[in-house]
Amino acid sequence: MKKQVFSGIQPTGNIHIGNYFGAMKHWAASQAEFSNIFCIVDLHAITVPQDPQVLKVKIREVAGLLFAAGINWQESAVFLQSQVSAHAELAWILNCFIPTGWMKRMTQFKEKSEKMKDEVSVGLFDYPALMAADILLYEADLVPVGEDQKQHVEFTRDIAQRFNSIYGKTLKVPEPLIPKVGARIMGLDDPSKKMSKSEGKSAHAVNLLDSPDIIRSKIGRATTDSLREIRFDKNRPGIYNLLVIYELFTGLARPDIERHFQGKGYADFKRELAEVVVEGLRPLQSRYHELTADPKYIDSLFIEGASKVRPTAERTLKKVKERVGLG
Ligand code: ATP
Ligand code: LTN
Repeated sequence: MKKQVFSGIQPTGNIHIGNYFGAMKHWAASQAEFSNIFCIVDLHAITVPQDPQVLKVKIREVAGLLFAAGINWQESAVFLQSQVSAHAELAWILNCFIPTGWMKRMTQFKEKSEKMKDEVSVGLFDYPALMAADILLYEADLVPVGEDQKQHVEFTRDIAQRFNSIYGKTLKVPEPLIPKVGARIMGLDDPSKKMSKSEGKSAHAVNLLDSPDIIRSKIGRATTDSLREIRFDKNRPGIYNLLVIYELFTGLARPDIERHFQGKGYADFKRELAEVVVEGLRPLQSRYHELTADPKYIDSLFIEGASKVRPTAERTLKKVKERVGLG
């Protein structure tokens, strides 16, 4: 029996190389080993304001990028969260078992809500409950995520254990699966912050669909420091981050990379890095354009994906409802 893997991605902003190396690449690579379910979490997306037209476009764009990144829709299930109603239903039931103190400790909420002050929605506060429902519905063994999402997976484990301790073994307790290299790519403009889809600044992230010229310009403007040496030194976050990106795209070992750039300046390094990224993204971009030429095609894959996963989700929901005494 293959282990069950579940992960989710928000259909917001522009998908960037951090998402690719922190998530999508691992999802695609693990398809032979695991039974995979990937969810485009549109219900999570609306926890912050969204333009409906843009959201619709982004949902299809993310799906196209997942498929272009090598996720095979026959081997894996890819579906849209809002098309399987069990997610919202289980989230509500879990809400009734989550102490508010647990929610108040969630760092992603604290970070996001600081920026938005009183405009913060209840949905954003409740984000972890919906994420727990996503994972628990499919009895996932493993949840591949970047480091930033580890706290949410731990929260999921806690609520599953709490539910099980009240009602007897019902929910499978999942484990996070965090990649070692590239778990966290930082912003090009500010290497103290993680590269993020929701950061609006133009030179912050290399997006998967950026044109070669845009990529060159963003990397050319990336923050470095006033030193000269090109070395993997965590105390110099700008150059370290660029070297990690080079490492991820080339697959070369760190000592070889340092040797290669010995005696060279930052400008040369950035030029070479930009070409490595442009060439690295080229095949993915052309697959993406082929796949999305007919938008109805992606919609038909969503319908297929939801019908594949719905029976499992409904089975878990039914079990939970019975335990709680509902219906
Ligand atoms: P947002 O800005 O909306 O929080 P995001 O860029 O963090 O967006 P998500 O949709 O939250 O993207 O994440 C999708 C996947 O990509 C998750 O598994 C997440 O951990 C991973 N991920 C996101 N940003 C990075 C990053 N900078 N480095 C590595 N992995 C990342
Ligand atoms: N919160 C996650 C997206 C997400 C997810 C999930 C990831 C929603 N539901 C279930 C793993 C499993 C994020 O922002 N990356």
